[in-house]
Amino acid sequence: MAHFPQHPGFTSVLRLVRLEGDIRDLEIEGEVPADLDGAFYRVHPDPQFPPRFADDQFFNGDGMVSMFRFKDGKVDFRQRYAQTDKWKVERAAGKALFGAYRNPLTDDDSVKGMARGTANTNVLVHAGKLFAMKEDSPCLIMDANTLETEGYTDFDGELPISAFTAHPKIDPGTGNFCGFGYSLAGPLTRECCYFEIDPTGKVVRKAEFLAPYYTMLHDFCIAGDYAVFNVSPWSSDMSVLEQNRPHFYYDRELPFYLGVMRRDGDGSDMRWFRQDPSICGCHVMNAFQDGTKILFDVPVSQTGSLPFFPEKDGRPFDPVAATTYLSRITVDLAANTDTIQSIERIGQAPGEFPRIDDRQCGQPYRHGWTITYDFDKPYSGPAGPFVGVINSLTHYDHQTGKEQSWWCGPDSAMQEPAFVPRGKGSAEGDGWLLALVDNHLTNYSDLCLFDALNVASGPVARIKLPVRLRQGLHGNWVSAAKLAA
Ligand code: V55
Ligand code: FE
Repeated sequence: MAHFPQHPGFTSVLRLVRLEGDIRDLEIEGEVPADLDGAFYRVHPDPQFPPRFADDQFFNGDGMVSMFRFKDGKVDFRQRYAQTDKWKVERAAGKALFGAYRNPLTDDDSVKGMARGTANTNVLVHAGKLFAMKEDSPCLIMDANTLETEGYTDFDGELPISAFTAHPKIDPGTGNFCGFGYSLAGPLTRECCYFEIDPTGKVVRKAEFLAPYYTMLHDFCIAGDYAVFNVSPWSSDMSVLEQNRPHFYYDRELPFYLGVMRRDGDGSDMRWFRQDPSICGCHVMNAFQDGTKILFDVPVSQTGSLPFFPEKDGRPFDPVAATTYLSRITVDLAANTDTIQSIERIGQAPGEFPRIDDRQCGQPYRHGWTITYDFDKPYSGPAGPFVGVINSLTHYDHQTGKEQSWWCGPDSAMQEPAFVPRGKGSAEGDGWLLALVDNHLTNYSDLCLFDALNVASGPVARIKLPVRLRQGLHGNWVSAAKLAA
């Protein structure tokens, strides 16, 4: 009998789902446009077996991938585990063999040296396959239609790296998948690489660089001809692994950096611009070139925004200092300095999980969306991690400076949105936004469809699941044309 830890990381609002299956033609409230043809994929952590350590991190759960296939005004649902090497050996053993999050010292001897990945962070279709990604391990390939796992890939030997980012960017000009890897020389190391994979799956660019210190290099962005890396002071050391404490700590003594390098170089031109005292910035909304400047938009907080990664000096989590506000960081490549030029708040509503119309990635842009925290709204569902404040969806218009928000109601919490263009040639922002809304009283999730430029008026359709999905991380829309290519 599976016996999972009886604490808020596994019970109530974070109760596991572990459900694989198919539902044809979901119930829909409202109307899904008949010409919406494509699929929305997203992933959440969902441990297959009780963890070896009861205090296991949310980030350590096996990836459960969901697919919502839209066609002719109908939506089919499919959900499968990402069958990583870890998932397979644990399935065969009937129990967990891998230990704590990012800590190979805690693994069973039988799995020493194996990839520890859970493929639980992001899913995206490229070169005809679904890439299921976790930043500590290679890229897992799944069939984009059946969700059957094919296995890890090194891209025909061209990318023999131990770690492949979960936050790629697609260059709208070339269609290249732009990504990176970090901690490539083993646990706690600074070795990183940058690469691009073209739309046929061929690796066309590779560069190497060193991070300024060992850090969780979680996200990045392209900005025209440049790749830009945001380094926040999440770090770790051997004593953490030996004592099996949470893998990352937040070290306020370390500066924040933006690293800027040419995408067509070998990495040797990397310039690190610093901000001291540091700040914390995790998920990037977008970045672009403006003359000799790089503008980089990211929700920023004054200290670490993830409560389960503690402050290094032991001080308690400070929820006010940890609140993230969309900010614009500017560096000037023409300036003879290694400091960041400015950090300016450009969003009023606090939030995270920023998204854009991905056709503007790395380019000047107008529209962005995040999940926002409306602290004034009531919450009457069960208590637990993530719920209570992850309650709104906000549209930011960077041209007018206006914001509009929709509140998901007193029983629910929101998951990350994804933008769907209305059509091939439609203007930036003209289209829909998809976001899961989890009702923690009824225990149902609705995939909500919004008019992207008018989110305040609420969903135009609710695609209804008969279950509640677990809080997830990231996902993406793919058009039927790209799915077929
Ligand atoms: C993040 C998520 C992860 C991870 C490292 O949001 C960073 C940040 C779901 O796993 O392993
Ligand atoms: Fe992320």
